[in-house]
Amino acid sequence: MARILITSAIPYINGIKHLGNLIGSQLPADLYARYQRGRGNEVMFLCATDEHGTPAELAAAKADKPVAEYCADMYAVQADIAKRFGLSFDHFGRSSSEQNKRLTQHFAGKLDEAGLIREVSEKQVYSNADGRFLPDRYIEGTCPNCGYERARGDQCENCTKQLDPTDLIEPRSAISGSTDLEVRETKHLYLRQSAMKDELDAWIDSKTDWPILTTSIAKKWLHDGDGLQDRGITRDLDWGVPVKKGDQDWPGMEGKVFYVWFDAPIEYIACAKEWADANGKTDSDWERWWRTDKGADDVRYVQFMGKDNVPFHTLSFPATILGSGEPWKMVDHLKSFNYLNYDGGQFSTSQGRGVFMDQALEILPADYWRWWLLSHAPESSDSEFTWENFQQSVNKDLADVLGNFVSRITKFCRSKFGEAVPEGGSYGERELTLIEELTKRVRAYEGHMEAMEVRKSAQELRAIWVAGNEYLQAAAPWSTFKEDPEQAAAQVRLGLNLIRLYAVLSAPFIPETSAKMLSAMNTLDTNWPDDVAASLEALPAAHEFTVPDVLFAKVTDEQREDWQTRFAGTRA
Ligand code: B3M
Ligand code: ZN
Repeated sequence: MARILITSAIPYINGIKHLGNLIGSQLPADLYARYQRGRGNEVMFLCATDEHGTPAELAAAKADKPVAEYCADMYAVQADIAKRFGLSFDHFGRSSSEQNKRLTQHFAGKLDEAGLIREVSEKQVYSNADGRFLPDRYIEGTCPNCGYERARGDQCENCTKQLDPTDLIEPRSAISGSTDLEVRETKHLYLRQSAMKDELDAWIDSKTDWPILTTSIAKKWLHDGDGLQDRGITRDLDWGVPVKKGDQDWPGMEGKVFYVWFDAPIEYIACAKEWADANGKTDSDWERWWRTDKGADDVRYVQFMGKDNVPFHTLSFPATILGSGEPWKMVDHLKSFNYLNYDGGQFSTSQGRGVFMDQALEILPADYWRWWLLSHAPESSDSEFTWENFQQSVNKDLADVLGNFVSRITKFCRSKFGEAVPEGGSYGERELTLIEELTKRVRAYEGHMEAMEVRKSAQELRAIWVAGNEYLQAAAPWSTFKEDPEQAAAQVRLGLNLIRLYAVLSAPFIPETSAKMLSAMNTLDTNWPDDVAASLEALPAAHEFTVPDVLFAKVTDEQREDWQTRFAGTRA
């Protein structure tokens, strides 16, 4: 039994995620976790909310709540939606946890001991009215280039010119609107990534099986221009992990917190401790996943994320771990995704454009979305959600192919043989040919799933469903029955066993439907079909079953048009 550690990029706390976010990390990670569990491997699948940083503070201010309360509320909302989407995390943690606070401070202390931290004095804009330093993008003013009045301190949205806050004419705080701003000197900690360049380079070179998309991004940051830059890892904010070295104060760093991208990946590790603490486990129970000196050397660690997160996972986080000099488990494989677009434009959280996870579940059950998103995952390039395509996929793949197969065979059996697997007859040439085809296809499906080729896996699974349908069409037990009821019995027996087989194979994609199929087949046998022929005998003659309700309803044209209009604008 292999041991597989899986993490999904941890979603920001500041709002409900859209379907583009979902397919960019959490959903494919869940597919992989469910598949590996299905194969009998030991899996630890971790995710959490990313709760620090200015966006969290501002979202809380907008919701008129203290930030800790806002995060607690939004965590509950996100956890509930994740559950309803069938995301099977072993633990869904919070980057604001006590465990993460301690571990983040621990890493900072180790990095400092290793001489990998330096202090830097910087000039930054301070807002007297807000009583805080303002990050560049929270300073607004008139663009010196085009005169646009709402240019941000980092860039003018209108003419795209890159700006410094001091370039702005009549600068003001984007939070309060106050113009009472001044430039103050402030001290920050920098992680000396440049000193670790060679070590990181060698580590990336050792990852010969990583996709080019991933290594090329990392190599670019390592070698372009002046090479890997040191990174500020502290901020002048109230909300975040207080800057400390282990449990010691850090002189000169009072009132400052770590940068959100410093503590967020550390939460991958802290989350395992949260899992242990929440479930009455010991430290060695989580350390065997994360410490190579405590059993994690035989763990395979896979990360899932959108492409924009790759530099943080190939450079910054590895720099933190390697720099600590401690034996933490490093990532073995990193699966990254392009973007999913929405109906001719982009999904956008800030503009409320597209379909959000809660809205999706209001109109259809999770499996419809899971199937469409996974079978259209933006792997080799960006992909696009359109309502026409969604309707077509659901109706063809789920309703016509899978749903129809299950319904036809169970109903036919009930009408001619009753609600039990019929006995008599034996498998002939047609059946053996099908078993041969299925065996090939199941092995191919395993290969794609193992390689995290999400679209190819979906295509293969669909082909497996189609093979059953075509068999049924050709065997036509409803005709056979008239001349040779024994042979029809064997055909139906095979068909019913196929339902169980499909439930097992399809569970990673459509877990709720898979459970319904197994329950209709009245079986708890979810054994993986290592031997396809044997797996098609799992339900013996006389085994009772029930005819399930319709598994997938078709999306009608009226529904499609209705949803198209409803989700055309922006979310209130
Ligand atoms: N929260 C960005 C995102 O959700 C960020 C990921 C952190 S992973 C450690 O895309
Ligand atoms: Zn401008």
